Amino acid sequence: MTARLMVRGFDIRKSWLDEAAQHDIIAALRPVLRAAPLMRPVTPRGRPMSVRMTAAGRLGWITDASGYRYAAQHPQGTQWPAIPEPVLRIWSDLVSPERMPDCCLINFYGPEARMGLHQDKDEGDFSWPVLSVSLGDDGLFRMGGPRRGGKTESLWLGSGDVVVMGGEARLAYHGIDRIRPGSSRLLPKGGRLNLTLRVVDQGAMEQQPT
Ligand code: MD3
Ligand code: FE
Repeated sequence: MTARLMVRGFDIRKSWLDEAAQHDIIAALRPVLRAAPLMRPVTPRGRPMSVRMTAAGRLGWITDASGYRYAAQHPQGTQWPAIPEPVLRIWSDLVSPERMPDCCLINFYGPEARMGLHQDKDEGDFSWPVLSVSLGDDGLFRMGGPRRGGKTESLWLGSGDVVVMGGEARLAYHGIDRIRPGSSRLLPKGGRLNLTLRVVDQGAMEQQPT
């Protein structure tokens, strides 16, 4: 069964995906990760991030010396693979079947990885929520408000949990303080995968199917 929690506009669905659905998604991600290998992004200030990333969909989020941006190609020069069907289904069920996301950002956390508090504001359209899917090891998710330095609340996200960030939460500060290595057996080599589905471009009429 799945429990629903609302924290500061973060709509949290504990265990939205059962084990079979999680395995389905992992299987569907295997060819995606083969076509678009995980990379370690380097921030514009030259610091390598501890999280490894890649993407699926029309656009992927990349970062390098010239800054953060959405791009139509993996830095290796290839188109991003399509967003797997079982991942899109979560979006249609929880957000809308009318507009599909442009980007599925794929974050991989090894035992030491973390993601500092930040806002997601490189998208051209904040009217759509961002949807996050957690797979593998537990991650300690920190949720704040629209200003840096405001109060935060933390919550462990487990494998199969889905979070929808819309409305007031869309521009909230958030991050992952740490993972709990070895807490899940979903990924044979351990670690945590997080998928975030995002609408990047404004204007629903000009969208290509992904
Ligand atoms: C709140 N990822 O990729 S997912 C990110 O678990 C990111 O990998 C974290 O923050 C992770 O940008 C947290 C939850 C999340 C994702 C996007 C958001 C929360 C968000 C966008 C707006 C507000
Ligand atoms: Fe984020």
